[in-house]
Amino acid sequence: MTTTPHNQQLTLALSKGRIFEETLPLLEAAGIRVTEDPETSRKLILATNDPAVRVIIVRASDVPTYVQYGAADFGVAGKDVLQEHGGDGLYQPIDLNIAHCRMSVAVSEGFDYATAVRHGARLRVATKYTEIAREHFASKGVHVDLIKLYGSMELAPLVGLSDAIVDLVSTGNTLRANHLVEVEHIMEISSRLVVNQAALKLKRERLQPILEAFERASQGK
Ligand code: PRT
Ligand code: MG
Repeated sequence: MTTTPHNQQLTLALSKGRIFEETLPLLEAAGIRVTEDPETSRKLILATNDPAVRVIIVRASDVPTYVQYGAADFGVAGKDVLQEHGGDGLYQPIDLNIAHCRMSVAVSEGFDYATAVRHGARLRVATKYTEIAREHFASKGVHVDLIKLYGSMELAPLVGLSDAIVDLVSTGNTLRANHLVEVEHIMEISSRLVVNQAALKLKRERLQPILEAFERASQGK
């Protein structure tokens, strides 16, 4: 009987939803099929057709933490999440070219953002992305009070919590539905592969072919 030595077992951290869905074809390109569906199973550890590879399901913003501490050898996370988390202990070899969106500043339709900025007004900005927002407004010399939220940022300007929000925009439908408009584009976002630095050295033999397959599959997109 052949068994995989524990030190060559690979754990991949993914979040449910768009990242899971869009990573499946990349895994497929590496010959890996996840044999359980996280949307219907309540399991947090999912098996694959390869006994040496398992997938763990974590919150999107927790992916870098699992990988940094080596609880996962590698993972997939948005650039938004990685910028907020910082890169400690993480190697980011590949832009997977999936889960595209943009980070933007948005305000209520009636709010004259350009004039407020020109007059040096102090703006209240609600966001989940306080690091990205802090850096963006500092680089423009705009004074802001940041209000940390964990979701539904689009609500904040509608009920007077803030003048502006910093949030992800994909189709723009959520902004339109809430009578908000984009006034600044901060950065383009896609998801990256992140690898634990120790795993990259100790498990290179197992990881390398998967990284190469991911790279080829994501370039073809
Ligand atoms: O949902 P949860 O709080 O657990 O975490 P999360 O929202 O961070 O996770 P998830 O799975 O929703 O998103 C994972 C990653 O997908 C993010 O980190 C981004 O890198 C990427 N991504 C791509 C997006 C979007 N597109 C996106 N449109 N993440 C979120 N959105 C949200 C956005 O915040 C806004 O509320 O969708 C809404 C806008 O969409 P449109 O199409 O109406 O413009
Ligand atoms: Mg979400």
